[in-house]
Amino acid sequence: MKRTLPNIVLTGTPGTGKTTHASLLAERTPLRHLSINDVVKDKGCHEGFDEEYQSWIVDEDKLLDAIEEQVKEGGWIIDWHACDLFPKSWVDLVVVLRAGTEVLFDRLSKRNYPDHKLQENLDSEIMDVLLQEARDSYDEEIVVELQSGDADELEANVERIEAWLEQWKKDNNQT
Ligand code: DAT
Repeated sequence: MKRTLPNIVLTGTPGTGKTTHASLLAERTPLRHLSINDVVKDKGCHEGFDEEYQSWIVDEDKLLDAIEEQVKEGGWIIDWHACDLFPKSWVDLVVVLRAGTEVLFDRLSKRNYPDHKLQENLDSEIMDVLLQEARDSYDEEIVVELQSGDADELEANVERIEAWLEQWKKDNNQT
């Protein structure tokens, strides 16, 4: 089935601004926000809660089954701190959000993460883990890295994604 609207995977280390970007994009475009975190919780796509990391142990097969039908229709901003699980055929653009260490530290400190989880997320950001995962999993030309350090960058990113969406619609005869 041909999609009439594209799917965008919005990824990045926790705290880089995925929810913030997805909410704004959902307000300003016909795209809808698909929070994988919510799906995992609400549809029970997990094998329990990891107390040490304070996060769900995701059952990826269950998760993909739970979202496949709706995602294949198109028009979703898929918000998740991983990206390699989504089939290439589902995805038109992968946006990797980035933030500097100090900014990220401040944002994550407010979340009361255990120290080791906070440190692991900072390490992941410093080591470009999500960017690498995106580049390893999808064609180079659909992966975009965007800085999300402040409100100006947020606004510029959203405008850029809106422009990309308009172009996608033209290219796919959806003017
Ligand atoms: P994520 O969904 O990636 O975990 P978030 O959207 O919840 O991140 O953002 C974490 C916090 O940082 C939240 O208080 C909003 C703020 N934030 C994120 N990106 C920002 C930006 N570009 N400018 C200003 N604040 C931002």
